[in-house]
Amino acid sequence: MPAARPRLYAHPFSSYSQKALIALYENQTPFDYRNLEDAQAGAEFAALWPIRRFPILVDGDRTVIEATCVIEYLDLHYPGPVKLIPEDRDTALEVRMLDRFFDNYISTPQQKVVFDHLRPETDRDPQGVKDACTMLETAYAWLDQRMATREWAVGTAFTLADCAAAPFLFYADWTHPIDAGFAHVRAYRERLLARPSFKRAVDEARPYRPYFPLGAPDRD
Ligand SMILES: N[C@@H](CCC(=O)N[C@@H](CS)C(=O)NCC(=O)O)C(=O)O
Repeated sequence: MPAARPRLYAHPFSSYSQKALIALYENQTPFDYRNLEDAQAGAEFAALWPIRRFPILVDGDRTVIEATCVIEYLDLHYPGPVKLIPEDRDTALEVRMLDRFFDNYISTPQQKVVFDHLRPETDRDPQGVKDACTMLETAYAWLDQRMATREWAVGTAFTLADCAAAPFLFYADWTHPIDAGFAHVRAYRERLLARPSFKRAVDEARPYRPYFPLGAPDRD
């Protein structure tokens, strides 16, 4: 009997799904891709997780929610050559801190702008969108200073924090463009796009670009 493999319920165009996929691709971890484009996978997913935010990972009788926790789980149970959570606890703390930064201050405001656009015009929240764009500008400025002297988000190696940064900066730039003045953030985004694990995720998502509610730009 073949060894059981973890199952990832995810969609190729989803930023949080890409975050988990990068981790799987970095270490070439075998897994079953339950693509939520498929109705059967969607039904399984709905039965597993009523909150219905993806990705989730199912491994035996364990269901892991939240992209960050999926990556932590893979690091613990399916370790590979690329250590996405550093052994050193203090460095690991910084990695988790930057993961929170990308999630809370890049992805959350980016999603706010996109979700607002999906609402009927009468239900839109212009002040909320303005605040989200201000948050993105502030986050870009902070990150630009940080990335002036770095290749990756923390230390010298590619980590969980970069798994988060890659899709979140990708879509943030589509949503609220990163100004040319933030040259270090733009260069970091390009480095992430050249990373084979993320490049693969971006390529797999190409057919779904028409799904982007604001209209996908003709680049990347
Ligand atoms: N906190 C979750 C967020 C996941 C999330 O927002 N996923 C989006 C796709 S990128 C989603 O499930 N969207 C479906 C919806 O909002 O109903 C995580 O870190 O995994």
